[in-house]
Amino acid sequence: MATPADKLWRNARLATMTGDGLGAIDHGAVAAIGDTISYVGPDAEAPDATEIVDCEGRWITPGLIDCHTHLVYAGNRAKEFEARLDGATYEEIARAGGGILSTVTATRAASEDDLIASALPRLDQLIGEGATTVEIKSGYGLTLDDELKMLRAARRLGEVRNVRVRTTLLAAHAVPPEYRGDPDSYVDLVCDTIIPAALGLADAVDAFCEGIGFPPEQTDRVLTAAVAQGLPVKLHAEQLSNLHGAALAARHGALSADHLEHLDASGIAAMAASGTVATLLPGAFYFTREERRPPVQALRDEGVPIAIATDCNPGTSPMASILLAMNMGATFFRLTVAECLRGVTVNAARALGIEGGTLQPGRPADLAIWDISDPAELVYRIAANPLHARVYAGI
Ligand code: DI6
Ligand code: FE
Repeated sequence: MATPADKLWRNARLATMTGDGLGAIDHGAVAAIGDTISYVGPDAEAPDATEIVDCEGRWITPGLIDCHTHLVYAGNRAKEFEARLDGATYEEIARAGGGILSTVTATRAASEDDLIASALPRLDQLIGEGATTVEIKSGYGLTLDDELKMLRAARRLGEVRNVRVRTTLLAAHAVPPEYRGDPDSYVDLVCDTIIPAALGLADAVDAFCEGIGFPPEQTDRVLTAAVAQGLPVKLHAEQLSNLHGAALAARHGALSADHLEHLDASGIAAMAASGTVATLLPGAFYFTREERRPPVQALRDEGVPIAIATDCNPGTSPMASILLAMNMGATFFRLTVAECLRGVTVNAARALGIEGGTLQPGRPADLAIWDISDPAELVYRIAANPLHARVYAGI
């Protein structure tokens, strides 16, 4: 007889996300002791528990993981959206001092409490769709104090809500106006001052390797400084052009390279060799009306794990729906249902370098319980939310 559990969810269908596909178990149960899963398997063999929840045949997946967001920021960019409807491009707006920099101005003016208050509705939307882990980047402060303020706000969001927050320092998101003539000096500040100061507040370091961001040489310096401080790295790469950022990230053993519409075969091979996850961001693809799709078939062929995330940000993906991100991943990128689900569970965990995203003993008891009769329903509907219940850390 198995060890008695604190809590048991029985009479369920499970998508364990173990193995290659969904790892489905038809008549299944999940038990937890404290905040950790203690049993996953047939209902008939489930352990006894202090509290038993009858799931009435509903599906249980791991709690969803949004592994790429810019959830913390002030203001919004609706006016810029309107200008884009009139024909302006994202890059033109950025080069004219709008875009990211307009959010930087608003974010610098906001207090840590303001940032938390404005991020909460977005976080609550993700939580309401079954997200139990959310990555949050800095990158709209671009000074030492403002980057740290953003990271502290992100960490505090994980205290005021029942959600695991992973923070990423994205100080190399844009060259701030005060360094416009001398971006190298800003990169010095990032490498020598901001990264060391963010130790203990940031779980990883990211950069925007792009014509309107940082060229490969400067990106390389940022990633080198992060790795030297013991921080894992990620990279915004190949979103608007191919600067071979994914291969650069892979050379630093990056957890993930993200966006990747312009990724080529050499970048894919480098990612496959380093085990770097390809995080696809269909919300940004949609909102910027990008025409080039990421090379999904080649990623599959080379065995590169694929994650999907919202990229929730005010400029290119004002979307806080992980379910919609999955639907877009399927419709725009032709990902399968299993790929979409793996993209927001097991592969998203890998993109963050954390254990989780599967239903397995020893893993966090983070669950999403759904009112669906088939997992395809999670991907198929547009702007619908079949979440029945969410379990975070066993509760
Ligand atoms: N890529 C993106 O899509 C976002 N940042 C990045 O590096 C856009 C951020 C913004 O426009 O505010
Ligand atoms: Fe992003």
